[in-house]
Amino acid sequence: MRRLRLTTGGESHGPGLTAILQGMPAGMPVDFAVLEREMARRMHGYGRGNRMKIENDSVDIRGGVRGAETLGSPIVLWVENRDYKNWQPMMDPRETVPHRVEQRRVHLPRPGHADLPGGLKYLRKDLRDILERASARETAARVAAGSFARMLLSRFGIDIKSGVRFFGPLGAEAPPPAWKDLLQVDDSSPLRAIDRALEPEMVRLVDQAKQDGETLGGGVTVIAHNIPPGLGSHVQWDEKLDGRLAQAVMSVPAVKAVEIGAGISASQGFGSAAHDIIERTDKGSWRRPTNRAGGTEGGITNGEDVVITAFKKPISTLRKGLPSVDLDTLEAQTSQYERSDVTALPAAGVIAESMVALVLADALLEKLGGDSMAEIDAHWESSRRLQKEWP
Ligand code: EPS
Repeated sequence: MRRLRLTTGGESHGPGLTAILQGMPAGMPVDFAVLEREMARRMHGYGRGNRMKIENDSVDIRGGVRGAETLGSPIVLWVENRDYKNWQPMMDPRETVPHRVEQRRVHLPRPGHADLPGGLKYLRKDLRDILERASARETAARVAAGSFARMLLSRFGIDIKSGVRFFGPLGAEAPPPAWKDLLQVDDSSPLRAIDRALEPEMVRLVDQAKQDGETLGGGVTVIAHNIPPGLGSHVQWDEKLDGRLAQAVMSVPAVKAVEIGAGISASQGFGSAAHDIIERTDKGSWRRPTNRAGGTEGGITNGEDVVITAFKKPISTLRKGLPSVDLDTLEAQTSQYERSDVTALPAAGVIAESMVALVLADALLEKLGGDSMAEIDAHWESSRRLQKEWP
């Protein structure tokens, strides 16, 4: 990111998670209800393991906010891991007796997880040292930070939603949804599916996978609505907004592919079926009857909704295990099971929304500049007026 900086820290079963978000302007009112709502949304979803019954992801604000307004200083957030008390002394930073620390040593790497490459990279012989940080628990810190980005965006009327486009094979041929489709998603439904008719079958598939010791992935689509034209840039590879969005969404755990708009189907047909024709309305604004480009052309927002789909592989922790090698004996052995989820796809949508919010807030701040909300508000007004007057 160019204007914002986000760093998170903390292990899955350590004392807790920290997020430090730097670069937010001063004077933004903080809506604590948004923060709480987003944290609760991330915990939800059919197919999750028991961890979410232990946690209550509330956020402590430890810096950057005073009197319910941002100060322009780093926003420091803390999410306690309630489960930490069950991981004593293994996760205690001050415990020095090796056999106490290694009581739950991991030595059978899971294919698809960070266990093996992380162990090789950091030369750790207890793979717990890797998986504790590779765990998707870290995303609680991202969602906490992302909710501040959402607050900034919502001041300018920008809203972000997501829904499960397909789950495993169910609905896999569904095209990218539009904003009106996401308005149908019921956040309290088991899978947060866009096609609600598929939901009962999805629930049955989770149950079946659970029984078989399996896991499942799928696709979630995030849409950002009411986006002003002109965010991002065509001039340099790392300024292109589509690339920035793709990186942010690809960083969500287990995401292996990202599609913007109808990028996949567009690549398989003729140009005349791939692009969105340009029209001018009677009221003097630009109109695109379709949105195959997913809201970006040349790495710049064109004013249409930003549509981005994350394709998430099945979680790599399978109860039935997969063929692997024991680090101690170097012999073939089944990978280790560690409590996990059958699927975390509904949560991945909320996490991807947070990543999209951070990238869009960053691009908005880049476009508008300023250290305070007063300056940003003024720049917003003049930028919108000049765009209306153009050409
Ligand atoms: C998660 C916490 C984790 C997992 C899940 C996401 O808790 P635990 O490891 O104690 O069960 O439930 O993480 C994974 C599935 C993964 O592969 O990392 C959370 O807070 O979202």
